[in-house]
Amino acid sequence: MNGAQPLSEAARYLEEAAQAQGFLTAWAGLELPQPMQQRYRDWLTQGRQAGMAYLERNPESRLNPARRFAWAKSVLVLAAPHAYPPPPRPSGGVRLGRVARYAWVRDYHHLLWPHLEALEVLAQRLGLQAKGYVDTGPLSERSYGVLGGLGWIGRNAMLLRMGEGTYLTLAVLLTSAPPPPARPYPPRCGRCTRCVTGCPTGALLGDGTLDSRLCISYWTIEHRGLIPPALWPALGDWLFGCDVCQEVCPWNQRAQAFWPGFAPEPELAYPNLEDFFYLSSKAFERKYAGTVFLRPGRTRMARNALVVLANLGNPDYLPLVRQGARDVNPMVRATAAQALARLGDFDALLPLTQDPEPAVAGVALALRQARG
Ligand code: B12
Ligand code: SF4
Ligand code: SF4
Repeated sequence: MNGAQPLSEAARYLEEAAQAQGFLTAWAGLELPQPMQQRYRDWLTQGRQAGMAYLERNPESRLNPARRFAWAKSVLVLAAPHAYPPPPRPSGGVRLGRVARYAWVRDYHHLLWPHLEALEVLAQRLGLQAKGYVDTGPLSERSYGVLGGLGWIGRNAMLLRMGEGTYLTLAVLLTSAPPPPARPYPPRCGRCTRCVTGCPTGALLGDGTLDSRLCISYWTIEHRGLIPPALWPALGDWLFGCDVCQEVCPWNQRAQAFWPGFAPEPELAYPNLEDFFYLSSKAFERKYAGTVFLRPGRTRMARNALVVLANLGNPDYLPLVRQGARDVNPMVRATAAQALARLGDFDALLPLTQDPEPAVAGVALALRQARG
């Protein structure tokens, strides 16, 4: 299958160059086995992609990349470990809420991309065709990680291996080199179910997939609108992403490896929530340029911060929530209305009942009426 044969000298040289850049590597064939393809289709049919419409577009070209990349025969999978230690917490500001570990460094897309480009150029010099992707391509990166024998898919849906655990950022390089025979990595979850039982929202289905409609990472990073109030308590203090199903994994307890290009930054691991309320969107973009916080942007970070503040229930932070109620963005104001009600500040809700945006006024009125 996949036309496996011994690795050519050019392909070996390319792989060694990737390793010299600090990546863990593995070769996989381009073709995805039928059961894996079906798994992906079933996942979509069941609506588990939530609002990530881009996953529904052209699933067949994602599952059969040969349709789009007729020249490609193999995938060189690159993994950049990110089990770095937390940076020191800065002083001053309102530094509440947790940020997923992968976001403590500059945006990995930007960090990895130059390396992929260099590998593309090298491949060309070696007489191979190559095209790199980090995340953005229509390719199931974890599937290629498994196929290449880089690790196994845990019950937490993550690609993991013994030394580095789940803390692996993945990238792929499609190449025209025939792949070598695959050497599968034996799955080692055993009877453990810590991630499944530890997930605060019950998002993990136990078979190595999850339902994004319940995943905190989806709601805090990808979802564009209001976060349904019924979900708020389970979101706890997660400001951006979620690492619970990784933190509980025994294979992560001793993981310490990290790619040399990753340097955790205090302002990313512990951002000042005031930034999301007092900076203009332009100023926010300047301060957080080159970071993954730009994906949700200022307004969604403010939304997430309000959920965290409401969940923490500390009245000391009411001034920030009241500032949210005056935000230029109606989604932030509507979220602030919910947060004010949860924190018991019904007086600050009053102006929102007159909000120029009917949806915001409606939320505020309903919350005041519900109070009786
Ligand atoms: C959409 C997406 C999400 C969605 C959906 C996640 C999901 N589990 O499906 C949301 C927003 C929820 C999300 C969250 C996170 N994500 Co994300 N995400 C993606 C993205 C863009 C596509 C994934 C996808 O297609 N999902 C649909 C499912 C059905 O497909 P799949 O995940 O590829 O799974 C396939 C394999 O598991 C395979 N398979 C399963 N068992 C077996 C066994 C064998 C033998 C074989 C061959 C194959 C196989 O079958 C599945 C279907 O084909 C990828 C990047 C990419 N292009 O691949 C990053 C990616 C998966 N995410 C990543 C990360 C880091 C995260 C978070 C940890 C971020 C955070 N801290 O908040 C969380 C983790 C949540 C979790 N437990 O999975 C990393 C994962 C690295 C790793 N070690 O696995 C990726 C690869 C990004 C990257 N470039 O590094 N993510
Ligand atoms: S990222 Fe968080 S919410 Fe999503 S599956 Fe893992 S533990 Fe559950
Ligand atoms: S917590 Fe346990 S079940 Fe979940 S991925 Fe880790 S070893 Fe597997």
